[in-house]
Amino acid sequence: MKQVHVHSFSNLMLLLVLSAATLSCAEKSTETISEPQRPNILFIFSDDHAFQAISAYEHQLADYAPTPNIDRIAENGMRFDRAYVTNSICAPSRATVLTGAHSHVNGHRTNGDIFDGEQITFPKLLRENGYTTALIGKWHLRSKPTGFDHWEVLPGQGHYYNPDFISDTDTGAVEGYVSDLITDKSLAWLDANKGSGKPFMLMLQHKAPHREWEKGPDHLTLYEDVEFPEPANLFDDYSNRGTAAKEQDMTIRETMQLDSDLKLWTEENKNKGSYNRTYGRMNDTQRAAWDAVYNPIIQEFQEQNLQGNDLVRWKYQRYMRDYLATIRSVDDNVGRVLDYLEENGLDENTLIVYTSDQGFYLGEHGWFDKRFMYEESFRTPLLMQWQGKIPEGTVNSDLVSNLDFAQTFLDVAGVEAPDRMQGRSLLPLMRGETPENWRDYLYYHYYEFPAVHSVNKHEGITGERYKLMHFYELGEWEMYDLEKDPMEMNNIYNHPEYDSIQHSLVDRFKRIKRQYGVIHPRNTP
Ligand code: SGN
Ligand code: CA
Repeated sequence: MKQVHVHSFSNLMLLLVLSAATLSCAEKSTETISEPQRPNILFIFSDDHAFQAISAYEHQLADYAPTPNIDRIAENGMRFDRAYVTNSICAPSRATVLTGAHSHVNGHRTNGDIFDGEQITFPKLLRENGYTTALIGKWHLRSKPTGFDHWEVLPGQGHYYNPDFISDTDTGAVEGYVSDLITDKSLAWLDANKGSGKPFMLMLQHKAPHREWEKGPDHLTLYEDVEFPEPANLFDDYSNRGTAAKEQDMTIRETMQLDSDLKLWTEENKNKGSYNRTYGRMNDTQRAAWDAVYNPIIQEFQEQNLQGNDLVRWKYQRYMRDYLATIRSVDDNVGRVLDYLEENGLDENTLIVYTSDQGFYLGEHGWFDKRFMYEESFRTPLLMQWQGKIPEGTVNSDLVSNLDFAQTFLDVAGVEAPDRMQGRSLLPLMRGETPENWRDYLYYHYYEFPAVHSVNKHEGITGERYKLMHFYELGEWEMYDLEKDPMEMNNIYNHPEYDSIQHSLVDRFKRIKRQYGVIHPRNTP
């Protein structure tokens, strides 16, 4: 029998199989003892997908822009309402997923870092223990992927139309739309892997719906007639907040570009940003379909001469139409994958996870992008199904994060996690059995400053109700009461009525940093 490191849940499974095997051996001594059937793992990862844009989360956008296929995962399994990331930016989040370690441990603090592929990751451990592993889609870690039997990735951020793919053996552009192509390649790999006799672990990683939200040919007109509800704090003035919220560069009003972001390409502003990245790569048919939708929008915009808040409102509507239609293509493609698994009987023993590298602002605080430890970008969507193991249609509200995936996947595969990993297996939560000693705080640290969008470095902790943030280079603290102030509009740090809570949070913050081995940045406790 193949040697695997077995523990917890799988121990029990193994015992059952061993005793069944022992019984049948008594009758039929020539039969070999088989290992328990370990589950396949399908990790579907998107880029910048706000939980507010998944209808299973029942946000105010749900009725306007449903995601029926992603919702199937929640219906068949569990929706996590308090899933977060340790550092709300792309490459660092991916490094944390792979290593189960915070940025200061895996060395990947910003998008500018190069991932150390020598370090231990969960795909490597699964592969060493009998899994066949693949990664298809966005990678963004700059070094060559390690730990995969097969990989095909987009260079850097990748392109939406006719994107390039890089693999060990080949590189070049493929005609089509990126979300469809990543799915085609994933289904082809699953099909080719069918007879391998090994369980699979596939990381299917979408580029969409990353900026500049270029929707696919099937969804160009999808939301053109829809007027989306605005967030209540679209016109936030950042009073009662710190310097960082006031000085960021990620507002719909100032930062969002009419040409590059909203694709109002005219003769004068051609040849930059999305015009080159997207339109420049299209074939004639794709361009004709695109122009038929965008040319009238450009014309109408020019006639309107919008200013001030009216212009912000108009930009918000365009942003939502593009962003949500881009997501619809991810959703269709999730449907294709779920159908494939069902048609091939693979849904019975596959843990399916849908999540994103971080959340995103859909106009809350007047913003787009991420990076801040405020809820919209600190949180990430998380839905999981596993037939017979995760009860259907359930909701979990424990504090979980992208730090937990590595240990969760190792646990379901019966592989022991190395001590270096800093998360916890979600397996008990998936069964609906939260351990008594489940964590009551999460640690966060964002490092990418100075950089695009100008979000100051900060670290902090969040508990069930209170959040503490330290902008250590500014020497400023922020604290929020998420129960009374879920939109985080009122910094209560140093408010006398919260004195004792503040003391215990600061104390807790210091202890958590010691626990995770954070080397204290300057000016921090
Ligand atoms: C690009 C985007 C930014 C985005 C970063 C990081 N600008 O620079 O808006 O914050 O990527 O995104 S764009 O004009 O090129 O779209 S991340 O998801 O990869 O971290
Ligand atoms: Ca991202």
